[in-house]
Amino acid sequence: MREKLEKIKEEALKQIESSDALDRLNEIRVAYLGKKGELTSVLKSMKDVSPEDRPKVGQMVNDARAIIEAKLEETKNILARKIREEQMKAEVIDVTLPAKKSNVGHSHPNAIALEEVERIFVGMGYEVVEGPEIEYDEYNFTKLNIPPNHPAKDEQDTFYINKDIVLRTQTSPVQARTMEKGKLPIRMISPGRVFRSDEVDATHSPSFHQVEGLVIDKNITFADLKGTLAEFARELFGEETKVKFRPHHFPFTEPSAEMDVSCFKCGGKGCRFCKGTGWIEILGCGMVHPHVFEMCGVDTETYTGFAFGVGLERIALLKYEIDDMRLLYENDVRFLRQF
Ligand code: 2U9
Repeated sequence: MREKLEKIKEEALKQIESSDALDRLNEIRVAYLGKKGELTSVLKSMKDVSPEDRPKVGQMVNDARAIIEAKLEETKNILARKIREEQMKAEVIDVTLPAKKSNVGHSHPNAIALEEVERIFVGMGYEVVEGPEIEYDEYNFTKLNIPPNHPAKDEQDTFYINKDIVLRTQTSPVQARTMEKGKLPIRMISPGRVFRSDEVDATHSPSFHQVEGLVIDKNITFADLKGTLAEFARELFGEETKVKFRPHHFPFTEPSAEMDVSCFKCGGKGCRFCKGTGWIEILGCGMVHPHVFEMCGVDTETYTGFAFGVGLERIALLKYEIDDMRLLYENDVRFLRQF
């Protein structure tokens, strides 16, 4: 019995020593110490041992079991350490490798154009004022001399929240609110999003952006308007840019005009870009209508003023030679990266 046990123990230790995986150790544990294992079978054959030898044999089985268990534990720890070391070697981080490129967005052409417009007017001493996109009908229309029966108020043209509140169709209400505060003189531009019930196409969108301007002071004349807007055009499109004013009509200005700039592509000779005319329409303007002043609490005996409005998308499309407004609203960074 002693020899048999000795043999089992030696064999077990040999197998443990030569095993190179944790799974294998487990197999050995089951094979020797498990319910149907070799040591257990020795215990089961105790009935063949004489009663006086049984305690001794029992002790020998327990000793062999303890030695095998200790060896299993020791080998398991050695193997686990080896596996961990190999894993760490394999997962070593090379901090000198170049970092992953992070995706950075790009300024939108509208934003670039707005920065340029703001730079020009702030340089001439204007303030930039923003206001709400959801407006009272009264500020969006009535105070700007657009009476209740005016076609601009039609549901075809304007988004109504209810009968008194609209999505602003222009940023003029910001200027009306500023005038009402009564602090004069005023030199301001108001950029922002506006809404009109238009179908989407290459030149229209139900939501676009404007920059409007307003100057109120004593002795402001149409000459101030012309000089200011001509300077704006030269800064925006180049020193050699010429401007011309054509009579127009807006409810909130009188007289009113539209300003064209000489084509910056052909210098005014006529090309595809300016449809052969040499001129490009750029903005609307005029002297603030006395009714507007009255409704916004400005003394018409003391003050006069001029105002203008320009579509931001129109500037961005012209300046960056983009032929379809819809491209501006797709947020495709491959498109945006070009500007
Ligand atoms: C006040 C009084 C008058 C703002 C003005 C225009 C002419 C104009 C258009 C340009 C292209 C709108 O975006 S667009 O479709 N705007 O032509 N806007 S004068 O006049 C004002 C503003 C505020 C108190």
